[in-house]
Amino acid sequence: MKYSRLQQDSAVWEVVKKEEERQNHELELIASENYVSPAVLEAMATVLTNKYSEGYAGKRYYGGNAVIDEMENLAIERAKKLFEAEHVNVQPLSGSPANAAVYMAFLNPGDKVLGLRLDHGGHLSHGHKVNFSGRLYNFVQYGVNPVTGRIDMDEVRAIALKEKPKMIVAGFSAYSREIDWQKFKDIADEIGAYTFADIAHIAGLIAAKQIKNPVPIFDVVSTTTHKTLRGPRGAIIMCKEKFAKQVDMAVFPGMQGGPHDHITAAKAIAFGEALRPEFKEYARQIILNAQAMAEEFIRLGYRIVSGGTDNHLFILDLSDKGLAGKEAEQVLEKIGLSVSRSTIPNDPNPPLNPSGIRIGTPAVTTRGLKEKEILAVAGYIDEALRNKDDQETLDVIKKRVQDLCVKFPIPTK
Ligand code: DSN
Repeated sequence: MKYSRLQQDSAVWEVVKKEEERQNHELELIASENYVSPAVLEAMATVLTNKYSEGYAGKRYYGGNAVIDEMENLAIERAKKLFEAEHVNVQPLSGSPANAAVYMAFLNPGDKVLGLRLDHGGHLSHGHKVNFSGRLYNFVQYGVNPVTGRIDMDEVRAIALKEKPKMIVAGFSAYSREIDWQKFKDIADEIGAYTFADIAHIAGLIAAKQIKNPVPIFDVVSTTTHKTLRGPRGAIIMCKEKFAKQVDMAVFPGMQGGPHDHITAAKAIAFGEALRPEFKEYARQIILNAQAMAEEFIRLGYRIVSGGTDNHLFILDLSDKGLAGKEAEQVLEKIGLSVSRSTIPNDPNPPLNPSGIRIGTPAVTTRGLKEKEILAVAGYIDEALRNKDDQETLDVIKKRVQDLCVKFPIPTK
């Protein structure tokens, strides 16, 4: 009787069903997406959604919150354990609001901040001029080295010493290499700046101890919960105990009203899942899959920004392939593969049609694909891009993708 009540509203149900079928029969290669477990999905449909609970455990602005306090504390304790955090706020509604709360907790409007450029792999909320971050704060930006495609820590240090920002932001949405957290901290210490890591993309890999954890090193760390961490849409902020009060005040009453308590329950479930040994295996396989696919693309004659990957994603540079990112995204959609267009560093093309695509392996790894199938998928992508105007070939590849989806269904247990 799955969704039996929802099905009674046929207009809504038809659309939900279509999306469920799309997800079942297509492969998800968008680096920031994943398939949550049935337990996470069920938590989001609980009666906890009915409650208002502004404030924090023991200090709420509405009655009847003793049970919600228990749930929030459970989520906090699990997150603390997972990330070795001194203090965790589990209320942020999503990544950008979490980052807004971090800035509000540590900065005044107009303060100088140093962050990674969006077109070099950063995030809108790391100081882009069209975003609140770039409008409210005085961002200066670092980029990646044009030859290596990697963050150049000497350049970061030089800019930091010259500009003396109050905060340094490390983190990204399209960067495939490990970050030297300690080096960022050392540079920040030289100028007395706060350190802020946005680990939204790599939180699951960090939780599974597959890549280094900035939480014990940095002053404050934010992450969404729905990417490699495989939880519900939402975010958390972690910080040193000495910043706990200002971070909590910035989330509520600074940024938000009532937390979404059903989502807090789903976060607790996801943290519990990530604490299990099998999550380590999952995260390890995400990286193995991404590395295998990147190597295969190099073998097939493609350029990967920075030449490979240490995490769950990589950027495929299409500038010499006769099509740009938007068209590539559309061609791949025709064969049942979702990817996202992406800028390459110093992209000559505009953000709506940049020169690359970003490919990530968290979702396909949840389906159980390993290196063998991943290499086949890389082949499908290459074949589709080379035959972008040949509908017959695209149809043949689409059938192969669908067969793979049948063989590797989205887990329902
Ligand atoms: N939209 C997310 C991503 O795709 O990376 C970041 O917010």
